[in-house]
Formats: sequence, structure tokens, C-alpha cells
Amino acid sequence: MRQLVLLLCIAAAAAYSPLQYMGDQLLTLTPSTQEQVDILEQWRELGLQGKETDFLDFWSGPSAPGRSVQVRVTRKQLQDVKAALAQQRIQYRVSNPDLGRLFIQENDMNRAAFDDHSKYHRYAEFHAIANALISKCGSQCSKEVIGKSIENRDIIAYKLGSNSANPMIFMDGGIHAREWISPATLLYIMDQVISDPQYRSLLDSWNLVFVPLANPDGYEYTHTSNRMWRKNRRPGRACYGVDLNRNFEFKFGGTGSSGSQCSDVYRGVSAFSEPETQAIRNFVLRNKSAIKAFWSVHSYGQYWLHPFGYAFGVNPNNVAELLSAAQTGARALQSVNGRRYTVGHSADLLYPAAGGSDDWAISIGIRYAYTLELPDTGRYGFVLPPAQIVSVGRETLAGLAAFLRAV
Ligand code: 0X9
Ligand code: ZN
Repeated sequence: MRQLVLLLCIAAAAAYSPLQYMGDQLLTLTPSTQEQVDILEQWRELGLQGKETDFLDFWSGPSAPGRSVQVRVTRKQLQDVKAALAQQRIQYRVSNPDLGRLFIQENDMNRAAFDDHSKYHRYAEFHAIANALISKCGSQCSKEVIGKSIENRDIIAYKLGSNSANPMIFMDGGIHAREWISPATLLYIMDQVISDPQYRSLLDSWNLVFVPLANPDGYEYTHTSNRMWRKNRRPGRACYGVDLNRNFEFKFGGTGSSGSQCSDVYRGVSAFSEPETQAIRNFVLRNKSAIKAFWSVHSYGQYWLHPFGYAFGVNPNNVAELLSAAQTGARALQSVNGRRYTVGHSADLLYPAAGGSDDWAISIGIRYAYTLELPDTGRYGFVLPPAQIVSVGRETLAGLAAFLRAV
């Protein structure tokens, strides 16, 4: 009994408190002029009054006049933020008047979960399940430690398929720590491909490589301390963390990335300065000639995005085939649950952001590279109830299968 109590205490100490989000609101802001877009950029970069404590949690980035931006505002910040919005005449609506309930709900469901795909697992548990799948798969599957994180956790690639003559698709998940549905979806897909003969046959013609927890330290941190953490856990003089999806080499330092440590889109001191992006780079370069497709799996928004993401309106040479393969995939995906995806150019649909893994993949000659923004479109945002893992997994797998047959 004493041991049980001790264990419960340790578990409680290791978990973040969803109560801390009580009274926080999700605001949807719609800047109508470039000046207002610039003000939002400035707030993201420097906080509301240039103080670290005034940092707002942007759930999407500012883009252009008329394009909305979702921001989480804490209970304490609400008055000041609403006053500043009024002063700048920036239109907004309250999309969720009390985010606390979402976090509590997610936390409760996670604890009540009964099987592998109805909860968001901790790092160790996640890899234990993935390892069991690899064993179950037998000689057709393998795993490889492709690097270590800042805090010395393994970054693991799971490879499904063993015919080296086949093309490879590489998928990274969890680059952004708080996007829990991303690793969960990849784990579900691994399970189905291994366990369901209908999907197992994909391995006759493809090798599927999954790096489902590409940012293990950030992921653990979202479980233990701050559910809304995005970056890795690089210690810094002023703040922790580099946004790994701003740290890739192609167009490093450009629009939508920041040079200040405390920003949520901090790019780091140089391209590939982080061990987590180095791990992906090294694996991908080593397997470059085999890699035909590359997916970077994120949330949220329900978008199937093709490069380039670093600037408005700039396309790779093969944009027509990129678009048509994405449309084929998205059609199949949508037919499963009727959930709609928007397909198209990353910067034009979302916002420009330089230094992403997808742009880099295209830049080194990988033919089909994309970012998928999994569900939803903003009701739950990053806090998607774990009860939705299976439905998201099923539709994403259908999209993947159709995509692989098309390219
Ligand atoms: O901003 C990002 O890194 C991605 N969106 S997210 O909300 N998951 O953070 C979009 C990345 C799109 N790709 C590039 N801009 N290269
Ligand atoms: Zn992301």
C-alpha cells in the first residue's frame, strides 16, 4: 500500500496541471490592414509590452490582412489584451471563453484510457508500444536510433518494409511538442500497417519510415510541465527552446522565424544547430536516393500543404504533380469520415515560415514533400480529445495509402 501511495505521488508530481488553464480564452483575431498584421507579429516577437511575462500563446501565425489568427490569452492577460486590441482596432471574437475545461477533459480521458490508441502516451510508454509492434511484425520491420536529443533521449526511426529495391517514404511526427495528435496518429498507422493485411501489402512496394517523436524532450515537457510547449528544450541565456521547424537549412533565417530566444518560432543560432534536426538530416541524407516522399506531420487545421513554405507564391518545379498527388490523397482521406482538408501551397494557405523540414526535403531533391496539419480546425486545436485518435488515424492512413498508390 505504501508503495502504491508513493507511486501515485510520483505520478502526480510528474504531471502538469490542467487546472492552470482555467479562465484562459482562445481569441480569433482578424487583422484587416498590413499594419495590424505587423502589430501582431510584434506581439508574438516581443510580448504585449515587450516584457517576457506578456508573451501570448499564438496557436497560428499572423499571415496577411483578412487572415485570422488564433491566440490563447491567459486569465491574467485578458484585460490588457482586449484593451490593446480595441486600441489598435483589431477585430476579434472569443472562440472559447474558458479553455480550462478542454485541458481537464483531455487529462481525464487520458487517464481513463483502456487501449493503445485511446490515450496520448508518455515517451517511454509510446516507444514500448512501438517496439512491441516491430517485434510482432517480424523480419520485415526494424528500428534504428538516429540520434539523441538535447536531454539525451533516443530519437528513434521505425522502418516498415525490408525490400531495399522499393522507394521509401519518410515521416516525422511531433516536431512540435504540443501537437500530440501527430505522434499518436503515426503510432496508429504503424499498428494498422503491421496488423491489417489490407495495409500490410503496402510493404510489397514501399518502405515506410516513421520518426514519430522527433522532439522527445519537448514532448515529455508537455506531459510534465507545460502542455502548450512547442520547441525543443535547448537551454538559453534568456529562454529555453528552438523551434525545430525553423532550424532546417533551406532559407534558414527567413520570414516567419525569429532570432530571439524567447520567441515560440526561435530558429536557433544556425541551421541544423539542434541534435534533433541533425538526426533527421543525417538519416535522410544517408537514405536520400531511396526517399521518394517526405511527410512532416503536424496539427492543427486540416491542411495538406506542399512547399514552398518560406514565401508566398514560390513553387517547386514539379508543383503540378505535388498538387495532384496531394489531391488524390486528400480525396481518399476525406471519404472516411467526411472531414474536409484544404490542399495547396503552404505559405499561401497558412503563412510564410522559413526553415521547415518539408522545404529542405524538396531542396535536396526529394520529389514529394508535404506538411500535413491534422485535425481539427480550431474547436479543440492542440487539445484534441484522445477519443479522436482512431478516427484521425483511420482517415490519415486511407490518405497515405491512396497517396502511395498514386506516386
Ligand atoms: O509553422 C509551422 O511550422 C507549421 N504549422 S504549425 O501550426 N504545426 O506550427 C507549418 C509548416 C509549413 N511548412 C513550412 N513553412 N515550411
Ligand atoms: Zn507543428
